[in-house]
Amino acid sequence: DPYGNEPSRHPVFNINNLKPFNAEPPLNVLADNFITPNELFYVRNHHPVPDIEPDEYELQIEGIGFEEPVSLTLSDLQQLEQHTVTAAIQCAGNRRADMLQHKPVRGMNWGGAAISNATWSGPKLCDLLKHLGWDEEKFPSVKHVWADGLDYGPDGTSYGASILIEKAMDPRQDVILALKMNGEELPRDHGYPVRLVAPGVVGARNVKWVGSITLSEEESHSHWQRRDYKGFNPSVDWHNVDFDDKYAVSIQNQPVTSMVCDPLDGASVQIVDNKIHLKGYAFSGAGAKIIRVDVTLDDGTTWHTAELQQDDSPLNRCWSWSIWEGDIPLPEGAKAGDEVKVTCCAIDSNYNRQPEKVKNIWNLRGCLSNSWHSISVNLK
Ligand code: MTE
Ligand code: MO
Repeated sequence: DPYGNEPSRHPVFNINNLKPFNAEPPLNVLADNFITPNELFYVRNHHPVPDIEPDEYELQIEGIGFEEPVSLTLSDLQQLEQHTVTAAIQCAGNRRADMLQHKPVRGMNWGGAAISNATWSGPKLCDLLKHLGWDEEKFPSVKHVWADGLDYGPDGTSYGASILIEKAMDPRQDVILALKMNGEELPRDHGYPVRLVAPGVVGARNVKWVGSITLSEEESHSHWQRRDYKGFNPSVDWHNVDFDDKYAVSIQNQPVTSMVCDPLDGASVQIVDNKIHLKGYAFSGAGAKIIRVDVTLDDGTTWHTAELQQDDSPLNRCWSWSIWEGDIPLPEGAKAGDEVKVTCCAIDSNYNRQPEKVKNIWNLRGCLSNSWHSISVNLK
């Protein structure tokens, strides 16, 4: 069994798939922590988890500008200057379950917890390349940086993806080769011993168990770069989809999103002073910070602004999620025994806001599901 040597996992996880392992914590557990504890961080694996001996680990750097691959050990990476970034990682398929309610999609049936927030530490990718004498001015043909994992599928192919050179080489974009997660060694499920963290970029490009980095004129040739994780017009379906279409761009940065996490959908909620207490997360890609989360209990007639828990990053270099929370006033006349619909909508520092309806953003793979989030609660 290729899955005979998997790490142990937290019993609280809702498991979407066992082999490969895909699981998310319950939403109300997720929202309990601004920094997600390692054992509660959602897991999205495509293959069995590799078991890598730290002494045998090698990272190959290759491609344009390298006559032959350069090989680095773990201690080479540890000796470079270490940076710490707080960054959420979110799967492109997070909230796919909401999209599914409109029309069937293909993919892992994620609720809203295929996102988590951690502090990651390791050398910056741009520092490493400079340290090796690689000069971007000399190689303007390089447009993409590939990362390939050391996890393999039954056909022998490993997981791989690429990010844009502009993201990789700008020191303020904070792309690191993470050696630590929340101050500890990376857990096996999250990429031990080395993971690419490209903050603000979709989970799929944050390659775990990185074995090689390649500088290239082209995007990664991996299935997950070219045949998956793309957005499409809502009227494109499996009979007419063309993953090579020039408008089928691989997802990199993610759009603004938010969820109500606590209470859970259908729960009973105590009225206190004509208000109910609500909590959730909000996140946007590309370093955009959340500037507001608006909440309505009467289908948009009245909007209230929640309080935000955030890190102190600047408005355009924020990789962390925000936790929002508030005692939100009930609509007039609402009383114990009533059902109330709760809806949240986040706005980011580009003044982009979530789309209202899922209908107009539906796509066949169920990616980028970021419409307003609604639940129903029973007042008590
Ligand atoms: N990297 C490797 N090597 N193999 C994988 O299966 N899954 C990707 C990405 N990196 C994956 C990977 C996807 S689709 C996501 S959403 C994130 O890892 C999930 O990261 P996590 O399991 O640490 O939450
Ligand atoms: Mo993902």
